[in-house]
Amino acid sequence: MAASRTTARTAAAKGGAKAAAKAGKAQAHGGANALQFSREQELAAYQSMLLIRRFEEKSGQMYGMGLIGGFCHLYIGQEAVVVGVQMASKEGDAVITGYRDHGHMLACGMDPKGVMAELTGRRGGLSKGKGGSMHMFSKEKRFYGGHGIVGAQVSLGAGLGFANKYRGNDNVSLTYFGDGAANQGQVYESFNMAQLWKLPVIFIIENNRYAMGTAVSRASAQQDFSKRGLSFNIPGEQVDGMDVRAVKAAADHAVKWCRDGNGPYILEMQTYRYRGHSMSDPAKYRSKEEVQRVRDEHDPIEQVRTRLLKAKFATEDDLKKIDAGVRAIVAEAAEFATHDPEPDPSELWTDVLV
Ligand SMILES: Cc1ncc(C[n+]2csc(CCOP(=O)(O)OP(=O)(O)O)c2C)c(N)n1
Ligand SMILES: [Mg+2]
Repeated sequence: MAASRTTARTAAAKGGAKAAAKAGKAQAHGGANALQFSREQELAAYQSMLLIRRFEEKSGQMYGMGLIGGFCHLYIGQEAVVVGVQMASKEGDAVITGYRDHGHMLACGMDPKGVMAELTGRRGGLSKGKGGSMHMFSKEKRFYGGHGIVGAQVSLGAGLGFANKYRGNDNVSLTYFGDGAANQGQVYESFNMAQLWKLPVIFIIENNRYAMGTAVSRASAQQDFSKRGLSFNIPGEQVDGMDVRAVKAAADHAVKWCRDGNGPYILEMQTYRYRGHSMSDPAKYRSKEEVQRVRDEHDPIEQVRTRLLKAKFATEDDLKKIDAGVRAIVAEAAEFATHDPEPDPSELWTDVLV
């Protein structure tokens, strides 16, 4: 896997440069220096990714205990993507994604208690306990969901880019979707309009190699997703989505491209989900060894942990303290989500479009 990722990245660098040349302006970027993180950045990335990991593990347990109903799609394995992109974003940037959304909400700074209480359908949940896992929003953090219809968020994300442009600010729209969603027709209508109107949208394709039980190789004629915008002259690049530093460096470049008024940009994040598609997926379509190999060799959190220790940016004890702090936040969220009351029946018809 390491070899294939390296090859893919090299090929992508060439493909990306070609796309950029076609687009006229994009510059090659990166290099070893772009990958260096300061001690503060490594620690911040570690803490944020760990919060998502522990939160998702707890959600999985609570689902198993029957405390969470309906669908629940975990983000475990993909943490470096949203954390790296958030590190490159600024206040006011809009975020929108699909149903695998808890990590995005946490990375946007939404309250873990509110997210967890929404999962359990309690009144203190971010959608008052009436939306559940796939339907949470925050005006304050400019997080626009949480969408269960595959690909629907892509055209909405283009709309968020339009809103920023119309208002004359330099905020960008961070629009996330999966490798499966990338085959939806509305994605290409959105690409076309975004480029035509030079909308500040970063289309972030989280290629976790599966769409439900279907491997990318079985579903996609063009598996280099960074090239999906070529016929619209949208530049793109493939990124090692398991390395938070690579994600941040690529996102820095894409964000600048958009803020400078050059229009949209595509980032294909090469990542992997460790759990099944949703909690009800026994994941028979791949081997346990495949999952274990990625965990052992590419885990995004372990990579940072190893670097922190090696550079002596932190001791084992420091990391244990961070872990304990994260566990306490998650335990508090779970406690709240277990004991907060359900919404009052009188709320049944409020905030609902009928
Ligand atoms: C329009 C539509 N078609 C099909 C589905 C069923 N469905 C839900 S998730 C999914 C797979 C999407 O995979 P991908 O975009 O790769 O995202 P991932 O789950 O891997 O994060 C499908 C087909 C749906 N929700 N909406
Ligand atoms: Mg996928």
